Amino acid sequence: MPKTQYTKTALKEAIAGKLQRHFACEVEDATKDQVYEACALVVRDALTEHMIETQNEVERDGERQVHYLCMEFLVGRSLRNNAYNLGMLDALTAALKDMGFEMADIFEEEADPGLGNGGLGRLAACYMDGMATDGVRGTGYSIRYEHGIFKQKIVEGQQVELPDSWLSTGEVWQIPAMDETREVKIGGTVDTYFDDNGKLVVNYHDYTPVLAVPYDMPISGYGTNNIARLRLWKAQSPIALDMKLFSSGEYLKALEKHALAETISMVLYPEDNHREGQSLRLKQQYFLVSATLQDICAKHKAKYGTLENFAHKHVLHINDTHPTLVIPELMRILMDENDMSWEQAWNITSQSVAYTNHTVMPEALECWPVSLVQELMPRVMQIIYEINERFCKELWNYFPNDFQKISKLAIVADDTVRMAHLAIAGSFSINGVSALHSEILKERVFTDFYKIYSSKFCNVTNGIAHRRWLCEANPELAELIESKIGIGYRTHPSELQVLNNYADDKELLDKLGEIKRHNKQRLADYIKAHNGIEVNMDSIFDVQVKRLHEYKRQMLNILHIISLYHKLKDNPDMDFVPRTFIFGSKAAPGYAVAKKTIQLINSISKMIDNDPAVRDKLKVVFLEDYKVSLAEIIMPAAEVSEQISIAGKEASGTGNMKFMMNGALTIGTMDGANVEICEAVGKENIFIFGMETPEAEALAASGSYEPMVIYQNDPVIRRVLDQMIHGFGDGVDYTDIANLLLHGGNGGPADRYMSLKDFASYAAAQERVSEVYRDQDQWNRMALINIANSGRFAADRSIAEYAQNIWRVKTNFAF
Ligand code: NTF
Repeated sequence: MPKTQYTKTALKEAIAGKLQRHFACEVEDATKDQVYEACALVVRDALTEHMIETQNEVERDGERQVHYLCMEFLVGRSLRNNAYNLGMLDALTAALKDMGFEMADIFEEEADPGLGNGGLGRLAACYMDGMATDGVRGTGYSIRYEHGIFKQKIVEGQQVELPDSWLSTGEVWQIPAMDETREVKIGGTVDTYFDDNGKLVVNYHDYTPVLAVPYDMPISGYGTNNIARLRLWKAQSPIALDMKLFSSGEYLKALEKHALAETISMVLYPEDNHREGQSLRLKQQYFLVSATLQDICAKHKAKYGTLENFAHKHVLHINDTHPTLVIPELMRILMDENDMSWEQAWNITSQSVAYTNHTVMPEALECWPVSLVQELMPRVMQIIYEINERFCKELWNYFPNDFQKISKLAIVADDTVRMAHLAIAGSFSINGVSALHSEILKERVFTDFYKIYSSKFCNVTNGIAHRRWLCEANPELAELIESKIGIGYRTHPSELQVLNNYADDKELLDKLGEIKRHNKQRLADYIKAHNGIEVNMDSIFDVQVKRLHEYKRQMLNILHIISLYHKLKDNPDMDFVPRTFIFGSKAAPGYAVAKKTIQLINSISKMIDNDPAVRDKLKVVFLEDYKVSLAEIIMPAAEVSEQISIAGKEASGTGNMKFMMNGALTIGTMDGANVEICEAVGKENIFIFGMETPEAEALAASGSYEPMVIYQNDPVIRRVLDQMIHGFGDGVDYTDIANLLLHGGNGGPADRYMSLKDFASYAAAQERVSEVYRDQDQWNRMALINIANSGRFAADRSIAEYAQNIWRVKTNFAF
């Protein structure tokens, strides 16, 4: 337990002190943003103190450490989270109240750092929380992007991207460590030759040096003083301003050199489950990897004087293939800078690296042109070639004479570097992120690798920071839970199971319904303020929030909404359980279909809202700028969680877990972690529909799927698509979308993700949702069972599995 106790009086004094010293103002004159900053500074003091203690402990005991490398950490706001974890939230709330401020208003002053795209980045953030809490010695490494994911504005129904500048209020959580600045070398030429003793000499010259300056974010754990550190690297030019150019009036040219180096940490690439092979992105990846390894190696050598015991002391965990260059870069450091032989360096490297795969989408599996790798990191490319050659020789033992297979599995082929193959070759563990996904990796995506290295493959199902997503985001629900089962679940989430005993407790179920209503009201107020739409509080809040991607099938949801609209138009007085469909989603700026889909949602929303015959029963709301802080309002308010991707494509999903934990019922396919959610709550407490993976895959592979036949035979679908072609009364033409479904396009088949095929089954499941909702006792009972069985989806459990099965480091977590 934390040693320090924070009293209201002490906090008031501390905040007033910060206001005086930092802003030269008294509490009475302070603005909200000054008060936010003062609170942050007070909390930060506690964190830095604990961070130093933790670092000293790590240094002292010399136990194996985990280094978690990820291009994205979607951390969300820090003030409330840290205050909660440090056990000072109540005292801080009271202190602020005394000073004339509402805690919630002060929280709103903090920018929401968007250093990630979606699930992958948010997962990394949840795992930092888990590592800190479970006492795993962990450091996260990423890039300190000046601009995170863009800010989304909806203008006339369309997404417009604006730059996000989060640093003004986010900087306070980062502590620069200038003395640990590293230099990353990019480009240049490498000459290698053997000296008289037959030793390889590597002469690397004419490269561009870029400084990597670390900024540390201390991530608090709950109920412990242990801190996990998130180290974010900022790129900086080491070249001083060229004063000659400057004084000769060539101001821009003088700045140019600076700017070039610094663009590396300027902006996060906004693609999710998709990769554009751009040179700046590869530079970012290498920058992260090289700075991080130099950092770890320098400290290790300072302590042990050698890197020979590196693998005993460190795990380098790569979150998806984006940081795969750790493999050749560590080889480079061990061989070129530490005189190790290839074999020794390879042993150390391949015993240090562990790889998590997060996607099976072919467009997201990274491949880089050899020419680009060569140009940006010539020595690394040489090493990749050598790894490939040795790897292919090894493959030859397994598949003698099978040239075709070997070239299919090679790391370098067709002038490209296949990052996943490199990651598999160079790591001791490969895991998927849900039971189904891990099976798909073994059976379909990496079949041949699995045959050779079966013992390297395993599964760790994703998990979420339940303290952030339940205790902090939904305090009323947490209070209710705690009144029944105590607070043990905060660190032992499986204790939520005790709630199963209350499934017939009418009083508790009513209370659950009441709390949901309060949370719905809060979201309704938000919608009113931001969208100007009045939602019906008695309607079902049915939510699909996630990145916009065709495989996630927002389209299926939309098609169904249009069909409901037709139903109501035909029969406005029908007995219909009112529904509010809520969407929140960002589309990658270059993903035209995704952007058009957002526009489509907005067109439908407007049409329905303008139609007095249906608008009290049916509503569509598109929430602008979906992000962590908005999700914290949405999750507690949702009643239906839409998890409707085509089976076999969503690696796990994590939103599904957040909804469930807040008592929403899932309508979903048997995809990703939905399968395990279904197993946890039982089929009767979830609405499952649609094809399962084998059927979906077989149908796609057969090439016999014809959505046009469905269109011709199903009048409901026909009418929906005809309306799409006809439009929604605002003059926007959606024929292109209808064509994509019926005829295909962009090089893909018609209705690639088979929304029409699953439509009937989805619509039937939605009918069941409405039927159950009529019986509020039954609904609340199902919600309770979902909450009670959500403990296994806590990040604490995932982290404990990583610690035990992959990293082999100790953890305080008891299963
Ligand atoms: C995402 N992958 C998957 O699409 C989600 O299903 C999963 O929940 C999260 O990872 C976290 O594991 C990616 O974002 C990426 F980058 F791999 F495509």
